[in-house]
Amino acid sequence: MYSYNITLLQISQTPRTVTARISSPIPTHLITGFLGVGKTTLIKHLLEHKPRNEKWAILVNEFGEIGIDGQLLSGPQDQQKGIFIKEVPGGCMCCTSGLPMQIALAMLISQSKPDRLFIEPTGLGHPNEVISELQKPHNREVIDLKAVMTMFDARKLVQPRYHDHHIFREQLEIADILVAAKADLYTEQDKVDMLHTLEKLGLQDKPRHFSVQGNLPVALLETRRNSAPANEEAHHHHHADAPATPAWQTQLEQDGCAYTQQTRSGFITEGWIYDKSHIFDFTQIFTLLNGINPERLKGVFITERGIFGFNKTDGILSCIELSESDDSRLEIIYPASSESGTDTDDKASSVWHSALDINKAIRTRLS
Ligand SMILES: Nc1nc2c(ncn2[C@@H]2O[C@H](COP(=O)(O)OP(=O)(O)O)[C@@H](O)[C@H]2O)c(=O)[nH]1
Ligand SMILES: [Mg+2]
Repeated sequence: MYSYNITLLQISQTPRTVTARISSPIPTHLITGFLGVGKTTLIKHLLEHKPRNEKWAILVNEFGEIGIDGQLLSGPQDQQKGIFIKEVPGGCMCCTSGLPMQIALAMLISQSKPDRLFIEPTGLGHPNEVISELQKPHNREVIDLKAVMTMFDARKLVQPRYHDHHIFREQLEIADILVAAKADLYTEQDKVDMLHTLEKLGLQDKPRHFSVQGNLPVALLETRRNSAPANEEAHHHHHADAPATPAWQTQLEQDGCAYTQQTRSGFITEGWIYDKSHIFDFTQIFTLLNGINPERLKGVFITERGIFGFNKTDGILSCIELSESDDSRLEIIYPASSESGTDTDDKASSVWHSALDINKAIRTRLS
């Protein structure tokens, strides 16, 4: 784990107030699952059921350097409505992030003093480490970790490329509740195949739900965590010390636009960010994003028709109108190379080529 030896309350600016206000640990929900499975959509759905007098906080950890989920999640006047969102971009928050999970959590909790807390780790993160961090003695006084929900797409679960991937497996194994997401897209055969795969993986006895657009019963939030505490020695990895100000931010301030690329855990992430003086052509952006298929794509664009959030996974592009954004940003994630781990099939290689195409297309059309 990272080497910050501080507790949640010690780094808060007003520790006494926080201690006084947090009389009982905050019900906390960890929502894991692979890239693009529907975690943010589930949190959005749950937010619609927030009692008006409660404050709910969300910590979103993104694989890429530039956060996008915060913008896709947030709505107008969130804070007045009791919704507090904090992003931790730049890799798995328990390890490589420049703003470690502990600090982000402490800031979010001291600023919002939430009645409920949601944590969405990146789909390429290490949930076991996040759990062991949350269960450390100093966090236990503040955080009451409820049932861990792992979302998966039944159509992918059956593919060895996914169920043999160590991160995907870890996510399934730490689940208290399994959520078969995007059930609107399953055939009856997908459901039968899903059951067989769950049996093969020894996961058939875990409680299981289907979800469509994250429509799970809100009462599930009261489910307690059953699984054994995470193994603290789970696995330790190198913790890069990221600079306090990411290079892209400096570049953005200087040039009005910036580009960033990172390779981690066998995946490449590329991000583009433009300040709000750039007004994009909606049709051009839509055509561009429609034409390429990386493993995952997220974007927010200020266009002549308004501000739009784009989301693409499994070749399906969705677009929603947003009320506000300080800038335009795009992020794509794709397998680092056809030699990397299990990504040796044709699909991975076509994803790779299309990612190279998008890179060229974006460079020529956006810059
Ligand atoms: N058809 C379908 N699409 C979904 C469902 N849930 C999420 N999506 C779409 O899948 C994409 C990724 O969802 P998101 O919640 O951002 O995934 P995350 O990366 O796991 O947070 C978005 O375009 C969503 O609109 C669902 O139940 N059915
Ligand atoms: Mg998300």
